[in-house]
Amino acid sequence: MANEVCFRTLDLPNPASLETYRSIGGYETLKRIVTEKVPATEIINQVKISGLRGRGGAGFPTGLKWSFMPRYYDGEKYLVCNSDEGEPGTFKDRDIIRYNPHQVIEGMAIAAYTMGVRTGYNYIHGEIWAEYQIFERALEEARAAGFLGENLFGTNFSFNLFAHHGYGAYICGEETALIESIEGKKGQPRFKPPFPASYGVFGKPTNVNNTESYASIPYIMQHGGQAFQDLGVPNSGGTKIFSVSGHVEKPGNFEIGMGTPFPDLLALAGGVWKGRKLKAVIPGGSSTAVVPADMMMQCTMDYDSISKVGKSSLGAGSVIVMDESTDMVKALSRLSYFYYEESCGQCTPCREGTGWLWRVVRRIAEGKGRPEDLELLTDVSNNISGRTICALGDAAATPVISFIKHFRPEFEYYIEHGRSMLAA
Ligand code: L3W
Ligand code: SF4
Repeated sequence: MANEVCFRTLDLPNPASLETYRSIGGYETLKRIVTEKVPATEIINQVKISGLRGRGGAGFPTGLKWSFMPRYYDGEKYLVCNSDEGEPGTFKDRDIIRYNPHQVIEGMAIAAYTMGVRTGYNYIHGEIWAEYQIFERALEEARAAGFLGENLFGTNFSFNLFAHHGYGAYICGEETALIESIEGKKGQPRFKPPFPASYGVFGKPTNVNNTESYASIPYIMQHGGQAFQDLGVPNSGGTKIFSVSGHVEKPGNFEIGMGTPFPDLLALAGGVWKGRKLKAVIPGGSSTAVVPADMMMQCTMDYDSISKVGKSSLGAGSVIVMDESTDMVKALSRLSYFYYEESCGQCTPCREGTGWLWRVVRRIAEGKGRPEDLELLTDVSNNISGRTICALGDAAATPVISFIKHFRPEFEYYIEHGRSMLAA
């Protein structure tokens, strides 16, 4: 079941073209839905049956989210695709856009029809130019072919979709910061609630989903929600693209059924490189807790197993593999710098706390750690978690807490001896 949904065009010639997408039945589902006037409730029901959960990291049920959009409100509403992929370990959405942009467009058009929306934006991360240009080209093709624009297929359904190139700030991937950025403001998160479904772009009801979520919709509506659910396991329907990076022989994106055992995914990525032993894995992007090798080898790649067996989260499916030679103190120091650098500075626990975390982990890694540092890191982390406007605060604290929890002796050795135990 590899490449069954979002990567359907991957092995075809000229995969990003409209011609290729139409050769596999692309846009036929949209046409059927619009011309046959399939009721919105029926579409939302299929999306619920599919078990599709938000692919950007939080895993919120997509059908439920769509049902939050006010149906009988006749003012302006917006649809937003979050392609602002910027977390360490994430690199799937750019490949969906690179190889199958029309499936994102068709998914968004079906979503727009369902929620009664006329205008949409795809917010594409500022550091990926080639994919932004591919998406712009795909939009032009879709407009010229009559799949976007006014009165589609001769009906009264109109949908105009625009690409919005971001500026490279990680925080703009947080949905409310992204909305602020679309409005032309500095990308800083808003308090939630109100959620975007009631107060989004320009203060209007807005639905925000991840690129992979929208790209899954044409499959769901073509084959039915149950067919998508059956590609995965209960509570984690469908396929998922896992971005495997780090110490493997063949890093890359792998679209496989949810519930695939982790050792099988590792094998697809060629196994741990240089014949070394696995030490640990970050399963869902750098904001998810690190999992030691023995726990990870018992996990299957789905929401329940990663949280229950791995005590972590599936996140965006960004699997960072670390071999036995990894210096966990240095690895954490690098991650902590990322969150310090990307904090938007709006709330004190995050603005000040991320700086504290990075400076204390860095001094341990430089051999200047103090005996009280591990308690200090735990204390600062606990004072960030749950006390900030957005999830970046928790995201900065999670690696610190989990690295110390699972690899405490490495940190203690550094503090006591001023160097890594791996070099001993
Ligand atoms: C209406 C309610 N809507 C929730 C909506 C909400 C959002 C979605 C999930 O963070 C995580 C973050 C990263 N009425 C609602 C409601 N919603 N309750 O549901 O909301 P939430 O707040 O749980 O999550 P979030 O703010 O979307 C996303 C983690 O993902 N992550 C990050 C990955 C980074 C990338 C990247 O760079 N591309 O994917 C990885 O794990 O830490 O916790 O739409 O509006 N009552
Ligand atoms: Fe900004 Fe950090 Fe507060 Fe999020 S938690 S709003 S990134 S300061």
